[in-house]
Amino acid sequence: PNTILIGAPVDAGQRRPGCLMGPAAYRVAGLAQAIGGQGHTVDDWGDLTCPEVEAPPCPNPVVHSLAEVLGWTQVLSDKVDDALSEGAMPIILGGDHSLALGSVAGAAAYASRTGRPLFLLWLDAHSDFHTPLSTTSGNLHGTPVAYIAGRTGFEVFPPFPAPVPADRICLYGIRSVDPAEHAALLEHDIAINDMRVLDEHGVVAPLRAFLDKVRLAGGMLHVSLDVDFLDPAIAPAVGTTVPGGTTFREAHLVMELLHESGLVTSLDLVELNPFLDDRGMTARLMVDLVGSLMGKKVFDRPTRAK
Ligand code: DIR
Ligand code: MN
Ligand code: MN
Ligand code: MN
Repeated sequence: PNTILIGAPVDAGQRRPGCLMGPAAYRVAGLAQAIGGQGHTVDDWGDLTCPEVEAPPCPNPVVHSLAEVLGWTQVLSDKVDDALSEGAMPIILGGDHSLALGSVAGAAAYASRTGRPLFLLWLDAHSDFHTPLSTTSGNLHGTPVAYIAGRTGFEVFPPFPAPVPADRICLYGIRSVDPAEHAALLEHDIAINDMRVLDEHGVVAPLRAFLDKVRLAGGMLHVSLDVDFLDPAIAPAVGTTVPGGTTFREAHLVMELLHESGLVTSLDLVELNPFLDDRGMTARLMVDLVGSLMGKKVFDRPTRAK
């Protein structure tokens, strides 16, 4: 597909500075070349800036940077919708994961106008299922899945356009879930592919099961890739490393399966903190993974019957 790169130097969704250098690091690591090398066109819209918005008072005093997160949510929702409306695949270069409050809102607005169901694949160590009321860290990067699923507690945000039903959401790779998130997840029919599931069944079967659902429904698929989905040994450049992440080979396999599915319509690359990187290894790995997602493989094989 035609791809559009959207830089989102967001770091208001957590407390460790550095994520705002993410878009620059992806460009230096050759993201456009990796995508172009697979025969896709690449249009780089540059970095967005955060509009000044007024934030209502938040009932949970621990929440910080609400106005900034609201500003990013607004502009990202608008730009992702615009990119999809041009028939392109938007790739959002983060920036912390709070940017998904906006990117997925834009995808959902577009999907609901066109009448196609939107599905969400969340590749992350974390479930990001807090609300602004339940978060104990106050970091809004821990809330997008709950917003997208239409949970209550987001009264300080604009209403999510066309919430994604729980059975169209797949959490994949998770291994760090806070108690309030855990309790809420039990109340929702979200596919929870935590590390126990991936260890027992491998990475392929659970992903194929979800992709089959998307295909059968004729759906759009937004993929949100958090750097901490990967094992810290291969991806150190993230503020919230969690041991036991996906390996190099598992991650590339996931990306190749996503490519073969032909279903991915938008993509977030989030939580890269280049200040924490080791000679660019994490930025380069993320770029290589996008290469696989866009079609790079060592040998072309006949694709498995769909
Ligand atoms: C944690 C961290 N659950 C929080 N979330 C992260 O602050 O609410 N998500 N790091 O990717
Ligand atoms: Mn617009
Ligand atoms: Mn996350
Ligand atoms: Mn995470």
